[in-house]
Amino acid sequence: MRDPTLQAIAEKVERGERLTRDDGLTLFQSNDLLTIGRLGDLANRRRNGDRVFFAANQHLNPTNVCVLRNTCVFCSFARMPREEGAYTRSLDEVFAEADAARDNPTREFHIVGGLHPKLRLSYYLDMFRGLRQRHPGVHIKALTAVEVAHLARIEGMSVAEVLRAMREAGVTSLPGGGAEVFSPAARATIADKKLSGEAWLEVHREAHRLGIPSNCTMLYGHVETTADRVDHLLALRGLQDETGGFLTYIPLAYHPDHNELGEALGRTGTATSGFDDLKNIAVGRLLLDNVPHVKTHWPMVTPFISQVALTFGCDDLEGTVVFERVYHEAGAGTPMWLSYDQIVSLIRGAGKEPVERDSLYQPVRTFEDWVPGQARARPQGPAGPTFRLEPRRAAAARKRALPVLSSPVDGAE
Ligand code: V47
Repeated sequence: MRDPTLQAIAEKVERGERLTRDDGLTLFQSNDLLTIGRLGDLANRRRNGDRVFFAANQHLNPTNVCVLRNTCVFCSFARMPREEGAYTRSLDEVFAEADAARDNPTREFHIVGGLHPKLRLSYYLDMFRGLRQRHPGVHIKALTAVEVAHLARIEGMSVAEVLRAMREAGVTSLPGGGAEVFSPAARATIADKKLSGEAWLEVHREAHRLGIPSNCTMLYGHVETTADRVDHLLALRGLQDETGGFLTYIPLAYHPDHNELGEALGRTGTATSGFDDLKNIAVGRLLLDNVPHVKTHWPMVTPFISQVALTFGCDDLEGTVVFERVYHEAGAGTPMWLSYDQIVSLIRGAGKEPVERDSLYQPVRTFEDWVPGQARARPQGPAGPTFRLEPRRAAAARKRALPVLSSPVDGAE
């Protein structure tokens, strides 16, 4: 151990004791990344052993029109209704995009978008029902707490009523977006008019009360302080103590391109560092001792950092994705998607045991019999996404696409 201030924390982690706010501050302030990573790994292994979960998923973003376009200054995805690049998909267009799931081993639709001023709850409910009908085996993880609260407001309904309607239409869980960082000061700078931290927590509390599990996130690497990070994680831990409804925690790395905040901070082209990405994974794992899983989001931090994160406290890896818009609009230089085979290779390459899961973390498949280059979720299905990108996007995606990640076990099997 290089940093002696971590000694007492290491002893607590070894004894399985809960860490305090001061411990969280010490961890974030320390540069002894290997010790922090080792402790994160210990906490993760205790819960999850060598298993690493992933879902064969597909992201769908029905609209980028958002009433918060001018106030969420960190976001590059949102547009005003008449702004260039604004889009709102018809239900048929959403269903056509989702049809990629027919040829792919998809088990989860991940659906998030903007706060459209006119799209009603019925549009989303019809979408969920239609997806359910067309793809009965695919779970629907849909709408951030911010979108749920927005729909409740424009419909004059309670949050519970909206959530109940979503559940009846087929939603199985909520994604963790929209939390950003709860600190009122940081929020006033980056997301002034967005749902407050308390209100975000209240939507998740309500979802958990109704039996809808959810994910939680923290957006880091912008104007937040170390104390903001720790207080955010402790607020998530507090709600989890109460409800037990969070499935996974995902730290989200701020991307500064094509947004006002990146310009103002002079950060264009400079995303978070790999050092901070790994530290956020490990400290998240250590402070959130009651959340079962920690997910690394490879579209944001690169598949390479995500692979290393698997030994810094992560037991969950973002899935196949198919088409990612939110971070690629903000300058993410990662591929748009990874094939099923690449995901399995990446996990195996870290010496871990891949487990394909559904949205609720029920294991679907393990890979003892896996042969590199021949992973198939369904024996008859082709590997890799077949969804056709627009030609310009397709060229950009091809340029970015990584070669299949090599694994130390390649060739040995
Ligand atoms: O809330 C927006 C983030 C979130 C930027 O639950 C940005 O499995 C970085 O909900 N740089 C939406 N981040 C995405 C979301 C999500 C993502 C991954 C996994 C899960 C899950 C949910 O995207 C927003 C915001 O925090 N975001 N703009 C940006 N420039």
